[in-house]
Amino acid sequence: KESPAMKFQRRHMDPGGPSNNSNYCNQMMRRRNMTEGRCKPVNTFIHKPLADVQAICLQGNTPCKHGQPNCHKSSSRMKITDCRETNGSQYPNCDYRNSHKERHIIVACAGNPYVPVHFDASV
Ligand code: PAP
Repeated sequence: KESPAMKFQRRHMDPGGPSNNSNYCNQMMRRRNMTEGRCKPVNTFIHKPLADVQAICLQGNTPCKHGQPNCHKSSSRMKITDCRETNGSQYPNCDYRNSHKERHIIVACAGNPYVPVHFDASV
């Protein structure tokens, strides 16, 4: 079974990306299995090495959006791509808009080792 840490990597890690391509989100959301059963409405890909993202769990502790205490904010800005479903998107033809940004990211960490399991926000 897929662990929470592996699920985070599947949904959020793309250290080599983004490919210079207006279809980036459409392709990645499908390739990473976020368009099965329904279109996941919003998802962020992080373009940094895994070790840099794992290190966020040792950086500034901050409350999560829903009040849980296990979120951490990256001390540096990171290149990310936000994928947001378009108004016209209709399952199974999930359609997304790409939005490339450089921001601090907030992830929830859990487990032993204490690693990212949820993408909370970018600021
Ligand atoms: P996302 O990163 O794609 O938004 P989401 O489903 O919100 O994924 O969270 C992934 C996992 O992190 C969830 O566990 P599951 O995969 O076993 O369902 C969720 O319970 C877990 N998690 C741990 N801490 C938090 C937190 N503070 N906020 C949200 N999810 C958390």
